[in-house]
Amino acid sequence: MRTQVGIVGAGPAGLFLAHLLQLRGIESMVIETRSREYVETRVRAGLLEQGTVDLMERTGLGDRMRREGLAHHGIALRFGGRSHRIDFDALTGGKGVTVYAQQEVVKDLIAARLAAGGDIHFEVRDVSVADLEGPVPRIRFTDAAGNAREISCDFIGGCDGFHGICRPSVPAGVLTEFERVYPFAWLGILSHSPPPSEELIYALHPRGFALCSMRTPEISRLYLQCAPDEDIAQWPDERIWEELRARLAGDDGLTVAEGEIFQKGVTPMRSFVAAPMRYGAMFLAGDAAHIVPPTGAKGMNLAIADVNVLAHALDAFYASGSTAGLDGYSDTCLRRVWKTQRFSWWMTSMLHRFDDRGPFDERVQLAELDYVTSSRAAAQTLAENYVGLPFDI
Ligand code: RFL
Ligand code: PHB
Repeated sequence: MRTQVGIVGAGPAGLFLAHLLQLRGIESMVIETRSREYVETRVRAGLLEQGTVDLMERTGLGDRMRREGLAHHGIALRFGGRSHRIDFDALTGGKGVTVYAQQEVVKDLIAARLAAGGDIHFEVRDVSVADLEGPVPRIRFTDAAGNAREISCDFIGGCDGFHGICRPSVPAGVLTEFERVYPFAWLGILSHSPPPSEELIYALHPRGFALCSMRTPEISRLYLQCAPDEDIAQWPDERIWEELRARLAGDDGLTVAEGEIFQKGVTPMRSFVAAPMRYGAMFLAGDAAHIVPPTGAKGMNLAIADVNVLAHALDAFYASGSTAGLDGYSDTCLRRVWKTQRFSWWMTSMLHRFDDRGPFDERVQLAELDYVTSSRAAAQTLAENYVGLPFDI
């Protein structure tokens, strides 16, 4: 098989790349180890930055998001038993975020791709990439029917996530990896219950962090800071509700409505960057190149920002032969990646309980929350980053 751009991974990065290329008349093929059903139901991110929303609108993916997504104009930071609102409208000149689950973005992208006659091979195995420096790089795999297949292409999009094969296929010594692993994880649930508030609440309590998000006005997405190796079996529903009530307690009457919990999972927290995001004809994008802790709600947005840069660079190459965009891809992406790493690390540090912090550090942490919620300049810094820095292109 032959195509212009071979794409490994049908997550937000790979599917969005295929979509953006198709709009520019560039052919691609996507391969994915999981089934279509699996990727369309995988519970992950929930929040779209303004730039992601605008890109979805501009590229014909806005219909369902406009109908079903929830536009948010602020968040609350909660500490000392009180919520403090960060007003995005006032602080960013009318920008905001949209609650629209990652698997819905993935469904919309797959539907758009198939409607345009695009190729996605699900349930493949034995994936490898070869000849990354040669003129014709290749992707080899076994397809769902058990046949050995090979895609020859001009470029490869390495969009196969943190545990994929693309990054490890780069020869040793080429990439520099930067990593921070946090001494905690998030226990996340979905429940049939209205969220405690119409907007997200990020709460710091002496018992640890809690986050109240949602999927719809009737479905809550709730998270609790827990141990990195937490055993989910130790968290029967009643313990989860008790802990949420304790961490969200206050004197302002905030209540946590209980409901049937229909999904539970533990997410480890890490910050990770591999640089450069290119080796020969292979371009790494999204979680394949970097991971942020979820406190800033940035992972999916960053993946989409990467492939937006890559699609422009490939477009310029096929239109005029210019390699300037491709040569600048890694540097352009990494500027945004590092600023987003900084923000995600900062939100994580400000909002979690660190067992090795003493009373001095705890007071400084509370002073930071007090400052961010009482100084317009500080609140504006949070708001500007949370709604998302402008897309570079
Ligand atoms: P993905 O989504 O992991 O997709 C990679 C795809 O590649 C497939 N794959 C392979 N395919 C072919 N061959 C191979 N050898 C392959 N190996 C793997 C995988 O099956 C998969 O389908 O990476 P991508 O596209 O870069 O997208 C990144 C996002 O998924 C991720 O950053 C976000 O989910 C992170 N994240 C959040 N991001 C946000 O923007 N906003 C949020 O609110 C937010 N909340 C979250 C999150 C992630 C979470 N978890 C579970 C990690 C909340 C949580 C709890
Ligand atoms: C989510 O709704 O899943 C979500 C929201 C905000 C975050 C992380 C996850 O910071």
